[in-house]
Amino acid sequence: MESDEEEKQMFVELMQEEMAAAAQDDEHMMILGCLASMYAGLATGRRGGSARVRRKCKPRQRMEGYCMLYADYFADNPLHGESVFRHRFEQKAISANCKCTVAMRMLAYGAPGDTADDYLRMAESTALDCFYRFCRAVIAVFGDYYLRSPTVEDTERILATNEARVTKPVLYSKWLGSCSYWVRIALNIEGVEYEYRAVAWNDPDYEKINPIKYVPALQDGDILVSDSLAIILYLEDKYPQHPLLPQGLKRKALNLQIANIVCSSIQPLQCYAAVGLVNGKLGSDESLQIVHHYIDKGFNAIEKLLEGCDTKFATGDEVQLADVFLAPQIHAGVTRFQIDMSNYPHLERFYKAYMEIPAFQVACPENQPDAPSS
Ligand SMILES: N[C@@H](CCC(=O)N[C@@H](CS)C(=O)NCC(=O)O)C(=O)O
Repeated sequence: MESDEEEKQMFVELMQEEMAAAAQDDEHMMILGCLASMYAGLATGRRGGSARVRRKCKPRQRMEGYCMLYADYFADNPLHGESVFRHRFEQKAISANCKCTVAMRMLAYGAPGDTADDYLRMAESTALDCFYRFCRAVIAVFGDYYLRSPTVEDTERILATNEARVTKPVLYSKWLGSCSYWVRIALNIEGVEYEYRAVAWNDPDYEKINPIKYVPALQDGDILVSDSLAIILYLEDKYPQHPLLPQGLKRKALNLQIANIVCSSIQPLQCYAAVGLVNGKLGSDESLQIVHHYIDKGFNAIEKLLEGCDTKFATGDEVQLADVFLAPQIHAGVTRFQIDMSNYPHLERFYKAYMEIPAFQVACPENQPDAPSS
C-alpha cells in the first residue's frame, strides 16, 4: 500500500463489503469491529515520532492477511481445527533440546543468559527461566541421592581411591625367599613401581598383613593380596598390557603347570629342608640331599615337558609365567644348593637368557635392600 489514503480507502471498501454481506453472526460483527478500529487509528493520524519521510513500503495486504488468519484459526467455525493450529504454531516454540542446551551451557561455561541469543535464538529472560527450571528438575530427580551428606562408605571409598592414586603398592618381601623373587620379577615386567618393605624374621605385626605370616604380600590401595601366585595373577588382571599367560589353551596350561611345579612341588619341600637345617633337626648334608632330591625331581619333570623346545624362553620367545617361576628356582639351585645345571640343558639355556633381562636382574636377592652387604 503506497499511502495512508490508499489504506483508508481499502478499509472503507472492506467495511462496505462486510456490511453488504448477509452474515449477522458474531464472527461477522467482530471483523467489522476490527476494521472500524483500524480505520479509526489511521484517521486520527500518527502521534509524535520523527518527521515523516516517504519510504517505499511493500504492499503487504495486512488487512486481508488479518482476515485470513482470523478465518483460518480463530473464527467460531475456523477452517482448520485445533490440531492443525497446534502443529503449525506450537512447533515454532523453543524446543526442549534448546532449553536444556542453554541451561547446560550456562552451567558448564558459566555463560550469562544473554549469550544464548545468537546461537539458540533465545532471549535472556527465557534463557534464565530455562536455567532455573532445568536446575529445579535436576534437584527434584537426583537431589535425594547427590545432595545428601556423604555416608561412612562414601567417605571410605573416596579416601581409598585417593590413597591408591597417590600411593605405590607395597611389597612385603624378604630378600632371599624365592616367593618374593617371583613377585618382584612380575612387578618389574609389568613396570609397576612399588615400595619394598622388608619383613623381619618373626615380626609380630606382620601377622596383621598375612595371617599365615609368609612373605610375600602386596598392599595395593585397599587391596591386600598374599601368596605369590595369587599376587601374580592379580597383577596379570590389573595390567593386561603385559600378559604373562598366553592365549592358547595348551600353552597357557603348560605355563601354569611349570609355575605350579616350582611353587608347590619344589619350593615348599626345599624350604622345609632348609628350615630343618636352621632348627638343627637336620644335618647340612641331610638337608642338602633333600633339597637336591626335590629340585631334581621337579627339574626333570620340566625338562620332559619341554622336550624338543627350541625357543628362547620356556614357552616361547617372550617371557611368560613359567619363566617368572623358573628363574628364581634355578638361581637358588645354582647359588645356594650347588645344583649342576648341565643336567637340565633347557633350563640351563633359559637361565642364561633370564640373567640378561633387567627385570630379572633387578629382582635378584642380592640386589634387595635387606640383602646382607657382603
Ligand atoms: N605359598 C606361599 C608360600 C610362601 C613362603 O613359603 N614364603 C617363605 C619364603 S619363600 C616364607 O615366608 N617362609 C617363612 C619365613 O620366612 O618366615 C607363597 O607362594 O607365597
